[in-house]
Amino acid sequence: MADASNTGLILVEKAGHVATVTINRPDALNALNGAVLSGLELAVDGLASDPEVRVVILTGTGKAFVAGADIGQMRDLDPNGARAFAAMGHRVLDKLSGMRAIVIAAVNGFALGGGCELSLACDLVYASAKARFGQPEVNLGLMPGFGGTQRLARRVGAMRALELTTTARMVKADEAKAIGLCLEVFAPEELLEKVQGIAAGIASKAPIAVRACKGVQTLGLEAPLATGNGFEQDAFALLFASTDAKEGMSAFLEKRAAAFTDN
Ligand code: CO8
Repeated sequence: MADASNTGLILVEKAGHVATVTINRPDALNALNGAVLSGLELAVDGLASDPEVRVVILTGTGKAFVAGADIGQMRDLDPNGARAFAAMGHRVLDKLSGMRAIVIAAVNGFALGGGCELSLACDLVYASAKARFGQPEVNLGLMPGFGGTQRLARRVGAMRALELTTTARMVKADEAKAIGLCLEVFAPEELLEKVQGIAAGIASKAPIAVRACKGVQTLGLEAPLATGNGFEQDAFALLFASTDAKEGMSAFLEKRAAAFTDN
């Protein structure tokens, strides 16, 4: 397992086309301070430039995924410092969500404040039965600062998002699934294995087709429907220039497993 930042705070492990990034600051429930965010950014930059990586799993050590931004580090910030910290958080989360790989959060425990926002920057979210989600910033006299007012509303709808940010209540795993904060809930001891299986499945599909699904959906959601549908038609057409599209369709017709070779 590689140490992305020489601090031991972010661990990266690669197996085939799947990389696992583990936030490793269990004594502070993996709270995001500057060093953790820097390490995460380094890890994301490294994986984003590795063409072999098709899926990234993000998880935490111990009983938390991430219990938020580091409150001790934030307390003494002035508005300029807070803006810089928020900008750094946004930059790292934008890089994560903008990866060409599919990014999966394996939420093993508390995902609060910046931790919930981190999960919102991931493409797919799976949770342990012990996971707890929430945006408790108003308890601290704060508000979400790493995208929680924006990505949360887009994921669970505006009314539910505002309810969560203004009540600060903690959401248990089953409710998180019911409201769309995660896709499935697994027994804690099974979470990583299940997510690794899902990741391996995605990594086995035609990589450029998988990337096209993510890329076109992401672009289209920011655009009017007709524009998004235009993106889709262009990307769909372009796939017919790939070896993998010919291979995938031929394999189906010849009743054999496809052997994808594009990357
Ligand atoms: N920051 C710093 N330290 C933390 C944090 C945190 N967010 N969360 C937990 N810790 C530390 C505790 O202080 C404690 O340290 P110590 O052992 O030295 O006392 C250790 O982790 C273990 O925590 P607890 O003893 O509290 O563990 P419990 O199991 O009793 O409770 C909870 C777990 C419920 C998760 C509890 O720790 C808690 O409520 N944590 C804070 C959750 C929170 O409020 N998160 C939101 C933070 S604000 C935020 O994320 C804003 C993001 C945008 C920032 C924008 C930049 C300007």
